[in-house]
Amino acid sequence: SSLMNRKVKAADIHSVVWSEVRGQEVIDLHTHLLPPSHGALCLWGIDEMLTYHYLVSEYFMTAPAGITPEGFFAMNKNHQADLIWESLFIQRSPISEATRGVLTTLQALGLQSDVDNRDLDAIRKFYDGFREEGLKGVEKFVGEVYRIAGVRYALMTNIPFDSNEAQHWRPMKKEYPETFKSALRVDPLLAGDRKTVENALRASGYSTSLEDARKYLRDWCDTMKPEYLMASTPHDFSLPPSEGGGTLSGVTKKGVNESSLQSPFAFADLTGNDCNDCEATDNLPSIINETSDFLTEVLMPVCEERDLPLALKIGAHRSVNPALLSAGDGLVAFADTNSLARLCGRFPKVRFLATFLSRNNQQEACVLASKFRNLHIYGCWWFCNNPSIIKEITQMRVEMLGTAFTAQHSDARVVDQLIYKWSHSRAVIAKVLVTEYEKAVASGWRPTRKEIRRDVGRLFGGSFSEFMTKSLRMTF
Ligand code: FIX
Ligand code: ZN
Repeated sequence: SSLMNRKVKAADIHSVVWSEVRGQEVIDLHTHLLPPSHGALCLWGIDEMLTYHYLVSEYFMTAPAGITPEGFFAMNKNHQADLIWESLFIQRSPISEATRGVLTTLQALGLQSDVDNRDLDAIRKFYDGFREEGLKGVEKFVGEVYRIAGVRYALMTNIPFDSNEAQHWRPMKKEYPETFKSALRVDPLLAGDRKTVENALRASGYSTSLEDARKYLRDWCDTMKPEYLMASTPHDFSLPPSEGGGTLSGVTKKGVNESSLQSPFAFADLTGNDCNDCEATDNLPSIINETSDFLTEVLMPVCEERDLPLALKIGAHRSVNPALLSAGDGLVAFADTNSLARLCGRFPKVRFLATFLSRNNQQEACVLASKFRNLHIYGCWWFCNNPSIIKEITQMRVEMLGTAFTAQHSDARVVDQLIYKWSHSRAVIAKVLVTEYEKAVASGWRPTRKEIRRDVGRLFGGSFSEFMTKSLRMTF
């Protein structure tokens, strides 16, 4: 420990930072992974990796005209994977980020010689070894991947509106290990998707009132015990300024007014109703209609009541090319950051985690994080999850926020992807940190190894944990 407390020599900054970043276990705060106990919903293996939607969209750029998306998706996984391997790994070199990710993963799993031989069948055999052992084999594989990737635990995306998923929670909750934590996904509520909400309520025996919508959400919180609620907002998501102004400070002042101390629902007065109306709606169950505002009337009350953060992913345009299914999602929408500012201001006791899809929103996101203590910025999402952009975003975040943010999340859909997503990100983040510490050293600050370890820990999950345990309910 005396070594830990010794100042790191300028010449050693590089090696110390790299070794700390490599050795740091991470919290992966958003993935689409589900545990082995969820059976077929737990995706792993080479065919799943090759048919990742990032690779499907890359494949279709150059696919033969005769292969239509409909035809492609009608094929079995194995066949789809063959086509993608042939096209993106044999006919051209795998130098895009998503294809290189497969290489990094296979190399770390010890399959370098199969890759050298371009031998997909041999790679498949390696995976069959685990598959033959059934659930135990999958668990063993998942454990191995977590160890290689250096992941302490990963947050899942758990969608109660999806009956395929819901069956793993009710009537009997499946057991899953500590390495998976749940996150309750509520997109239909943010999108104002009345039909989906009403169908979900009816299917589970609730009435279609707002009170029952809140109850539905509370009951799922009880079942899933989520770390946070989450949604990816519609591309045109906006929270209009509240009545009587709309300047940010106006909203903030309203948000922290005294009435919001008294009842978890007291901010209903910010929706434009006056308080007499609020009391009336408390007594009569209000039936969901076109003007129902699920965000302020369902989601925010439950987040506040349960002291659960809301994680947002902002700026994705869905179904840009619907035929490609999820590979057709994701035109990058330049988002209105004012809406996030209003949310943070209007609901000061709710904590928000946010990440933006557009590179053009990243600077504003940093500014907002430094204005609202109930906002935490995390990760480089999807089209920003490329080394060149991670570098620029991370450097800007360090310059503007120090270590009060979370550098990355994997968004992995296939267990194996944890390996490359984290190894690629670690390399970029280490490079950025070396530069930033060298600048501090040049200005006369000599960090100890212990201090560097602490900082790295914050960027890879520590800041998130601090944010998650910081309740704001009592501070206003
Ligand atoms: O909304 C999300 O959670 C996105 O991450 C996904 O919808 C997207 O398909 C994805 O996997 C991006 O990495
Ligand atoms: Zn995601």
